[in-house]
Amino acid sequence: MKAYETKDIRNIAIVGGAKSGKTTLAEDMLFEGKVISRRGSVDEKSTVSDYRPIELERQNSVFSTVLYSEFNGKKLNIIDAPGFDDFVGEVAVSLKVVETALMVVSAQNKVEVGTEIAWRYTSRYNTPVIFAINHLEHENSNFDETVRQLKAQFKGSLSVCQYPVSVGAGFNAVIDLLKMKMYKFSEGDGKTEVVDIPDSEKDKAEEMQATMIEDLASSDEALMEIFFENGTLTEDEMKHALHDGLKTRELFPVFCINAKHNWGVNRVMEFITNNAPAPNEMPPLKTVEGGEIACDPNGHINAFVFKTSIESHLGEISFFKVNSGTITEGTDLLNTKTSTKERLSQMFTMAGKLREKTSKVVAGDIGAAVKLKNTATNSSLIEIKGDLVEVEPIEFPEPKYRVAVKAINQGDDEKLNAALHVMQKMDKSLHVNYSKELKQLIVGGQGELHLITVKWQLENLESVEIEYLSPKIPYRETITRSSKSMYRHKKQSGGSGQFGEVHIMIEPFTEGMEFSKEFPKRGEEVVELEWGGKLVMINSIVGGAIDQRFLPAILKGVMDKMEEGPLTGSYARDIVFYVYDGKMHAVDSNEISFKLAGRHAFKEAFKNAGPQILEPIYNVEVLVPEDRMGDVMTDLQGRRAIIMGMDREGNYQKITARVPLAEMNKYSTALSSITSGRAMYSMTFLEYSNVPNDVQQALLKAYDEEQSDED
Ligand SMILES: Nc1nc2c(ncn2[C@@H]2O[C@H](COP(=O)(O)OP(=O)(O)OP(=O)(O)O)[C@@H](O)[C@H]2O)c(=O)[nH]1
Ligand SMILES: [Mg+2]
Repeated sequence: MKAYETKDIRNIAIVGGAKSGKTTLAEDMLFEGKVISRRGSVDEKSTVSDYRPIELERQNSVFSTVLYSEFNGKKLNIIDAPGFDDFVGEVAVSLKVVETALMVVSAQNKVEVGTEIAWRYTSRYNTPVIFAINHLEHENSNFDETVRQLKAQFKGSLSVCQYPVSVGAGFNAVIDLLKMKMYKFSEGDGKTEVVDIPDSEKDKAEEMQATMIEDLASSDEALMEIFFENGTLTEDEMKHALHDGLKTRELFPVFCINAKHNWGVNRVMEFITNNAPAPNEMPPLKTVEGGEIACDPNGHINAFVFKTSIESHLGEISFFKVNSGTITEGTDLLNTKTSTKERLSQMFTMAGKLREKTSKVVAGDIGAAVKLKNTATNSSLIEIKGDLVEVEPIEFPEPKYRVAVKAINQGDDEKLNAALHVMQKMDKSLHVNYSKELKQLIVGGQGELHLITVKWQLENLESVEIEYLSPKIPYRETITRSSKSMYRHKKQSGGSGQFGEVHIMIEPFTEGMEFSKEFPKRGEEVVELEWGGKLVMINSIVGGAIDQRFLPAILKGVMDKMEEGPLTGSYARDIVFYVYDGKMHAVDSNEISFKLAGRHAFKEAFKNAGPQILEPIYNVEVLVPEDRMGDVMTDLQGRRAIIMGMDREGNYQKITARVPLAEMNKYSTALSSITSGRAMYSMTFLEYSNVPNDVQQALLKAYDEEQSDED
């Protein structure tokens, strides 16, 4: 491929609602750039972008795909992102490394969950956005309503640069308000005629153009003044407004396409290559250290690995964006995270499964390297002796859908672990960990669909049959009042015996509490518990009733019960215990005796101290269209939710609530069915709080039954 300079590169991500036509549009762009000579289609399973087995099976995108095209003397790197919200991690990946987002909106579905999610990421990354309105030939499509919803939702200055002459079955032409021409389309591979605007459309076109010019002017104060003075803008001023307004997110241009017929795509590519910012026109990138990286092909090398993929013939592929410097084939670089030296011996420009070798990747461009030894997604690669500069990592969404996974054939356990490990490399929004506490292999993702695709891949590509089970809840145990107990451990068996007696008092621990005055305080040991909360041991032994040296053993015994709480075997937390008396034997006392005495004394005291089970509470935020608000609230209330607030957010209502994790099982599926997939939510851990009495009784009973089953 021809070598492109930084100024001639445009990086765009195609994002937007599910099935809005992104992959089809990407295919058009590759065709327009002559990267492919025939346009494939999603329905025929023949696109360059949706090529993975799971994508062919489902006929929707699951992973982001890096593609390229050439147009107008420029190289366009295109990342086609999936639209279903279960794959939101891929939207985060895609938008991290591009300068411009091309947001596809279906004129039939208008603003939908995928549009909103992608918009939020563009706001976070400050990414310029161009809207492409698709599906204009559908019966229920409505261009004006789509634009109205976009304006209401995104509050930005939308600038309609094109409008369709008619919407619905007769859609075959758009008026371009920048060129003041009509683009007339006919079936075939994007056949287009550019003609004068017919008389019947002239008035409307002029009116719409005047509105567009005013929108363009409003993006810049100086231009606004010129506009007030002259009542219009010159072509140059319009160009300036578009370029700068797009870059600074003051302006969001709107275009019309039909991806299926490749209508209007050439014009969008022309607009992008002329107006979208080149990588070196955007503000410098922020580093973890608080510094900045300017996009300079002659600067020090800094490449950021944003995506890892595993392909059957190539092995592991690392996709990287060069933020600064120029990488030539064979260069040795340093991974700042692992301090590993990596040789980029073979580099490619990729388009889905197609690839072209490249010997040089300049600042601003995207490339792919194979067989790096130890470089995962989110790594920075720099010159061997360069300053350790690390790019801020991609922030992946927290998992909000958990299941426990089990191989149906026990012999497959190892294979399952290995396969999940590889899948996690490719998809950082997939969380897999074996919970020692729950004794389950827990998989967390973004929703049921996310985990269904994982299961399909395990079964069909790795030949591991699995089943998903309900995940257990990581409960905690604590106490609500003080209680005393003593335990004497005594054993006589042949030679030397075992003897240890411990008297303790336990009480609830709170930060900054005053310790009991009942006993003197001779020492204190605070254990920060791995699972949250604290355990404090107070040494209150008087008159040398037991030796100091036995205290660590007593603490160990207590810790045994903290790790496997007396109520349900869950972790215990936030307890103080005072060791205030005991007895020892000159010969028979040893560590094991005091450990056992401590453990039993603690268990007894715990049971009489108003024991309480705690459950994890999550902060849940639901965005729901107004008309489904009532149903969503009713459902939440059935989940023991405490509603904390309701706010309007564009076309949505935002509900904030605190909900126990135990009640959030399969919430994504329930919410989707209540709202026909028109709502979205996120959840973050908030705190542990007491379970209600009836729930506690049920948990105790279930644990008892489980224990007796095991006996
Ligand atoms: N009628 C019509 N169909 C379209 C148009 N654009 C795309 N399609 C069809 O819509 C379906 C979805 O298209 P895709 O390109 O897979 O959509 P996508 O946005 O990539 O989907 P996800 O990646 O799964 O979110 C396919 O059947 C396309 O052929 C259009 O403008 N008109
Ligand atoms: Mg797609």
